[in-house]
Amino acid sequence: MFCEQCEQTASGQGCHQWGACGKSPEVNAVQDLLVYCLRGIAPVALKAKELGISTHEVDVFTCESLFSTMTNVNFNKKRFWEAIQQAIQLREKLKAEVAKHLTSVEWSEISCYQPDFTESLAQQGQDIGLKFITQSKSDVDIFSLKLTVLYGVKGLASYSFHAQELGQEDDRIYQFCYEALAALDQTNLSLEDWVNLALKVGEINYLAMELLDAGHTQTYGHPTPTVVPLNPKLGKAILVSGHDIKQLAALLKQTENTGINVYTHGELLPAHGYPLLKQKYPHLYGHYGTAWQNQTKDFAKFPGAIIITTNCLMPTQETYEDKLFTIGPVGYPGINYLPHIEDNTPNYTPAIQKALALPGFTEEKEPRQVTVGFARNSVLNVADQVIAAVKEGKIRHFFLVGGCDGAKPDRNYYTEFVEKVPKDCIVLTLACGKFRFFDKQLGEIGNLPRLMDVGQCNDAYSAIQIALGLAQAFEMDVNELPLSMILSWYEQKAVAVLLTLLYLGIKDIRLGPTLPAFLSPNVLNLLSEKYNLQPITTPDEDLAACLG
Ligand code: FSO
Ligand code: SF4
Repeated sequence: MFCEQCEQTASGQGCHQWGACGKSPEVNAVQDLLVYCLRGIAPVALKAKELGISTHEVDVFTCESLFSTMTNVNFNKKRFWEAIQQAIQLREKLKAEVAKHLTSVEWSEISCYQPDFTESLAQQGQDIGLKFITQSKSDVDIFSLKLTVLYGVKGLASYSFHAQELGQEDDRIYQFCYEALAALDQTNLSLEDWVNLALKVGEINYLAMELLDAGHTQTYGHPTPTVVPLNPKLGKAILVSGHDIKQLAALLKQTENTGINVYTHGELLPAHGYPLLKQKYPHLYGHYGTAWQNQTKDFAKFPGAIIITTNCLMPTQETYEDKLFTIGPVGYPGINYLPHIEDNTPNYTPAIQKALALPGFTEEKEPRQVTVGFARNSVLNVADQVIAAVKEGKIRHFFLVGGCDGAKPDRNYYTEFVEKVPKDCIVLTLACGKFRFFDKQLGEIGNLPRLMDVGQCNDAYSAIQIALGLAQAFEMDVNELPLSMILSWYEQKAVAVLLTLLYLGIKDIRLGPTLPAFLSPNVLNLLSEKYNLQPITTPDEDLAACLG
């Protein structure tokens, strides 16, 4: 097997024997095979679009399928088997539509590929994966950029999938996903072409994130500062993990008047900030647990049902398997899967029944809380106060300490960094990396909290708007603001966001805990020369450099 799509990749060299995330070589191979089939769909979909044929079913399928191959999303070989079958059926159906308009079309080899469903798909996926590597690896830098594009497109596809669930779509996104997938099969693109394509992933991802932001804010209102209890309440309970706010809303609707309290886990914490969700469903009670990599401990202790809407799902443990449910692109062998039925949401009855059968919380705990909801509207509404505080010297600098968490000890850098940020500086945060410091009492500057949570990694658009809004208010370039970005990455959404930041021309980003293994030394040099992208060093050294 070969996979190096996430930060956890074995020894920074790619997972070859078994995934550090728990992915088996067989699952990796069927994921590669599915991606290969999607690359075969791409030219057909592009031709269909050119002819004005509707490709919507294939567009949504492509995004959800790419999403399912991201890190810690789906470990279920059977689901990939089904997706590969569906990919071939959809491709052939689209070809038949194209044939109605064009009498003779020559499809390339990849668009005619037919897996043998009577033989091992894992073996076929392995052969195809190996072919991709041997064909591309002769030029290390182009191979590096091909992987950057593929991983970035996976992240982009996940954002588009979420946006589409909320009724927000733009055909430019689907068109580009196909163009990028089709490009992976080309041999005549230069290094410059690949760099441009990688930046184009960033550009289109910006559009996808904007749509997702519109989907959230138009459906649930703009987040407002909201206090979220971290201590449980007596009674039956369901825990919802992942990022999918629409699916959380669907569960809240289905659990109305059941007496069940709904808790968020991980990246769903910012859901509490959406006024139309919170007001409509008072049983959206509090938050439980911390970041994804602590889930085995957190889930084992949770006395109710648990629903995983997206990544990051870890290999499950017997102690909680029977109360765990997956939905959407997520899957794990032997774990209950609730398929979407109507309005693109699942029927949650089995999870609700499980929660009612389990004891729920029977003991009170000491009250603890955090405040969420400092998204773009909340922060930019007080831009005048912020500007005045900067001009009066009360705020010296802003740090965006955002990104993913993970199991490696070197991620303590981020906790230490936040602890050492001087008292006249503000820390903005987003994504699951914040769980290392989200409940720290950092105090206030005037009326402004020193620690403000912008939201999920899916809300990176909001953080970008805050930076751009401040730049506009100060009438300066975003790179001249007293703002430093200290980012942590883990999986492919973070790759897409990084490409967006580079596309926007943001410089001096510090990235860790390690740099992506798929970036070759030359590609890294190029990024550091053009954008001054740099690895994190130590909190003291980086703080001194940012404030210097
Ligand atoms: Fe974290 Fe996982 Fe949100 Fe990622 S839960 S690591 S970038 O999948 O999505 O921040
Ligand atoms: Fe390894 Fe990450 Fe790939 Fe899992 S997703 S196999 S940990 S590189």
